[in-house]
Amino acid sequence: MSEIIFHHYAVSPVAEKVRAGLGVKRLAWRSVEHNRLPDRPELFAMTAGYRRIPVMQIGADIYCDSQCILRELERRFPDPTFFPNGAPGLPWAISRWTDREIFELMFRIAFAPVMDNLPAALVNDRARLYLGPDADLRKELESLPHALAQLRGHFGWLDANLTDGRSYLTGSKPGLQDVLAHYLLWFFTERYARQAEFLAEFPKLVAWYGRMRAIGHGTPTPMTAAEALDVAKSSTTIVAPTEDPRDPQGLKPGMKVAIGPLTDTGEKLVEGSVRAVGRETVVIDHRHDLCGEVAIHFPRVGYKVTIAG
Ligand SMILES: N[C@@H](CCC(=O)N[C@@H](CS)C(=O)NCC(=O)O)C(=O)O
Repeated sequence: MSEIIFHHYAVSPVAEKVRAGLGVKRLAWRSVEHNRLPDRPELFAMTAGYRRIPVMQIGADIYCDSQCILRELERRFPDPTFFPNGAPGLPWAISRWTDREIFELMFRIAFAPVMDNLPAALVNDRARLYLGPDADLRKELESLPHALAQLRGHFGWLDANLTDGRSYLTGSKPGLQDVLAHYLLWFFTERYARQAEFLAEFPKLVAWYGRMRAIGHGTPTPMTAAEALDVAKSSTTIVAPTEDPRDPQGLKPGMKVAIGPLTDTGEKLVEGSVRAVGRETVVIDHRHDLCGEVAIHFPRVGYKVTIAG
């Protein structure tokens, strides 16, 4: 099987979620580091312009969004599983809480206090992306105590899940829930100056976070973006054209579509023709001189697929 190629940058919290997932599965992977601002021509060639980080590439298959990436990791590398207690549905539902409600709070808490120390281009870009066109980080700064009060409640729920002495949120082994909570603790402890004081009332959560950090990231070795393009060029997708007669939108292989986040974030839509349709993913065909033919995978939940024309 081709290697796992992970496109990311070090300070990306969502990339940290996947790095922790690679650690739980003890995987070897190739690490391609990109810019923090969206100046990533090699990656955009492969993703048809999908602007977010992280992206996973295996051969000519390109997986956009951490949801899609973690699902594919579980499919290809089921042992050790992300679902040590079975029941592989609820953790995905939990991701809608962690990735939306808590992540949005975290963004405010991480960015508002330091906005004057960061490049204006970065602050404006991210504020538009996460808080919409009317974003005002000065107002967010005034509301910081409110955001912290919210976060305290959410962290309290995570902490409460550990009160029976279990090592991980899932039980004795780490699972998807742990990975989903880990990156938020990582974001918070890396970025919020008074994090230790805030977390002092959650000793179990702090100890759990120590165990998650000790798991590490698996075994990364660096790769250049040019090498990653060559891998795509010399590979073929593993996905056969697939229909889904139950698809509510009637998507079919060959249809031209545009894909973007469910809520308008100002991001460019990704265009391509459908290759495979399913309840959890949609795969589109894309071609670019730099990478040849690739198949780009998107989650269905959280994304809007619009039939072009
Ligand atoms: N739903 C996406 C969210 C990814 C996301 O927002 N990533 C951030 C970095 S942590 C990003 O791409 N920010 C804009 C950028 O880096 O250009 C996922 O789960 O992968």
